[in-house]
Amino acid sequence: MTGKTVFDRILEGELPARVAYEDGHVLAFHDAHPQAPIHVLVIPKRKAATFAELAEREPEEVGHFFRGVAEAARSLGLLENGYRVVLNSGRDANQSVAYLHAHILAGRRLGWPPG
Ligand code: DGP
Repeated sequence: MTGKTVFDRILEGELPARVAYEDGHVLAFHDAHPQAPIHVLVIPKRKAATFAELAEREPEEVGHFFRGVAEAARSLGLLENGYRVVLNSGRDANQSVAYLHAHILAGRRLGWPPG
């Protein structure tokens, strides 16, 4: 595992973040550089650096992460108008923080294909 990332520090309370949702498995907080009116990041409390690393774990753990993403979206009131979930994994996808995170983007019509 690589060193501490900013998301480790947010999870540990060393760095401030605007928390949107939390349960036993995930922490969701507002992105510092929002790309949509609502832009929230969801991280698993048990660290995985990449999506591939999480996907190698027990299906139950993988499921808890995705359920946490869905619950975060629900608690943000996004079910009616919808939202996008993005997982940037690796260099070509511009993953910039080596701590797996799902982006929840919402609050406007989102373009497709993404950039
Ligand atoms: P990605 O490119 O998928 O690795 O996205 C990383 C996101 O993390 C990016 O949208 C900006 C956000 N981010 C980076 N540092 C911080 C931070 O310290 N606090 C918060 N809330 N978000 C951050």
